[in-house]
This record gives sequence, C-alpha cells and structure tokens, in this order.
Amino acid sequence: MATAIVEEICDYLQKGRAKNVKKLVEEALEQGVDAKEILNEGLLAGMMIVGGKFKRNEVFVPEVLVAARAMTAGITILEPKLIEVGNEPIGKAVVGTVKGDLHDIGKNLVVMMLKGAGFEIYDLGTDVDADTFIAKAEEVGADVIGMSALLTTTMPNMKDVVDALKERGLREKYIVMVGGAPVNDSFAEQIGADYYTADATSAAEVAKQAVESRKAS
Ligand code: B1M
Repeated sequence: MATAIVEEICDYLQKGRAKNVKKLVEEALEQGVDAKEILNEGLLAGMMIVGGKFKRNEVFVPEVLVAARAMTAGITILEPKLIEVGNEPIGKAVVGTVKGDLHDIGKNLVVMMLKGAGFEIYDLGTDVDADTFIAKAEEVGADVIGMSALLTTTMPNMKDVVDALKERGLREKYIVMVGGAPVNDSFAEQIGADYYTADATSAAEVAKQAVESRKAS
C-alpha cells in the first residue's frame, strides 16, 4: 500500500495541481520515500485514473492536460533520483513521438531512462515524421531510433519510418525500438521493428544490451 504522502500526490495529480504535486514530491523525497514508489504509485497511478475517466467521458481534454502538466512537474523533481548517469556514453539514441501524436510523457520517461543508461540523447519531441527521424539519426551517427505512439491512429506512422529506412538502404544500420500504450510485441514484429518494450526502464535495458551486443559482434 502506498504511503500517505504518495496517495496525496496521486490525488493532487488527478486535480492537475502542479504546484502541490511538485511540493509534495520534494517532501516525499526528503522523508526518504523511494523515487520509484512516487513515480509508480503516485504520478503514474494518478494518471491512469485520469485516463480511465477520460475514456468514460467523466473528464475532458483540459483536465487531462493539467494532470499531464502536474505529472511533468513531479517527474522533473524525480529525474535526478531515478537516473544515475554513467560516465562513458555507451551509444547515441534518437527518440521521438511519431507524426500526428502529441503525447510525450512516456517518451520523456524513456529519454530519461536512456540517459541514465549512458546514452547520448537526441530528443526530437512530438509529431515527428519519418524524414526527421532518419535525418537526425544520420546526422549524429545514432545507434538507436526510438519511437513512441499513444494513439491507434498514429501507430502506423512507426511503420512509415521503418519502410523509409528500408527504401534508403539504412534499415540494418539502426536498432529500431517502439513503445507506447497501444503498441505490443506482435505489432513491432509486423512492422519490422527490432524491439518493443512495455516501459521506460526495460527500454533502456534492452537498448543497452542491443548496442553492446552489436558492438561486440
Ligand atoms: Co490522450 N489519449 N489524447 N492526451 N491520453 C490517450 C492515449 C487515450 C488512451 C485516452 C483514452 O481514451 N482512454 C486515447 C487514445 C485512444 C486510442 O487511440 N485508442 C487518447 C486520445 C483519444 C486523445 C485525443 C485524440 C483526445 C482529443 O483530442 N479528443 C488527443 C490526441 C492529441 C494528439 O496526440 N494528436 C489527446 C490529447 C491528450 C493530452 C494533450 C490532453 C494529454 C497528453 C499530454 C502530454 O503527453 N504532454 C493526453 C493524455 C495525458 C492521455 C492519457 C490520459 C495518459 C497518457 C500518459 O501520459 N500516460 C492517455 C490514457 C492512457 O494512456 N491510459 C491518453 C502516462 C505515460 C507514462 O504512459 O505514454 O503509455 P505511456 O508510456 C509508458 C509506456 O507506454 C512506455 O513507457 C512508459 C512507462 O514507463 N513507452 C515506451 C512509451 N513510449 C515508449 C517508447 C519505447 C518504449 C516504451 O521505446 C522507444
């Protein structure tokens, strides 16, 4: 069961009260509450409740938006606790949310965990088309292209990136990773991505393993 302060964080997140969330996250850390507990049982749990209400038309976009802002405020405080950045960069990753999709909270968590795993990150933000993903990957000499999608209508845009890589003879050059709530293993396989992971922590673990084994071979 979550500690009282974490339950309060969850409540304030649902109300979209960014200042309260920020202050309580700071207090919880001072009290020695584990950062992962704050993230999972406070911030993410609150956002799941908001998501459920949104689906049932009990709340609407403005309420979801303020909850998302409160979530970002909390994550910003947690970031240094959640990641311990290694000294040596282990690889470069270009990450973004695909074209037509503005959801960035999950993508930002992936960016944070990849940084923690030692990646040099090029965060392209949201609504990123295939040309932009590929141009940045080519420019910086990336190892990984990571794509996030939260909408069933934007998931196919992940395939556009994979197809564009194939058309340009670049597919084998990059480790292509996909994720986001509607994405799964079989979709990743279907579009020809290398890896699907369900959460940001496993995305970082898998990216690290994949880059290390590629460099070793
Ligand atoms: Co949107 N939205 N939204 N929304 N929204 C969903 C996704 C939805 C499921 C809500 C619902 O109906 N229950 C629904 C999609 C339905 C569908 O496609 N089947 C939906 C909709 C419909 C929409 C709009 C169309 C609403 C409208 O305008 N009528 C609109 C679309 C705008 C657009 O993108 N073009 C819209 C808008 C918005 C807001 C702007 C208000 C806001 C986004 C704010 C922001 O991101 N800055 C918002 C939010 C917050 C949500 C919900 C409530 C929460 C999403 C979230 O941040 N979750 C969401 C409901 C839900 O998901 N339950 C919903 C927390 C986040 C940490 O999880 O992103 O899944 P997630 O990331 C996870 C994993 O998926 C994984 O790691 C993270 C955990 O560690 N992961 C990866 C993510 N990317 C990865 C990449 C990887 C690996 C793992 O490798 C590269």
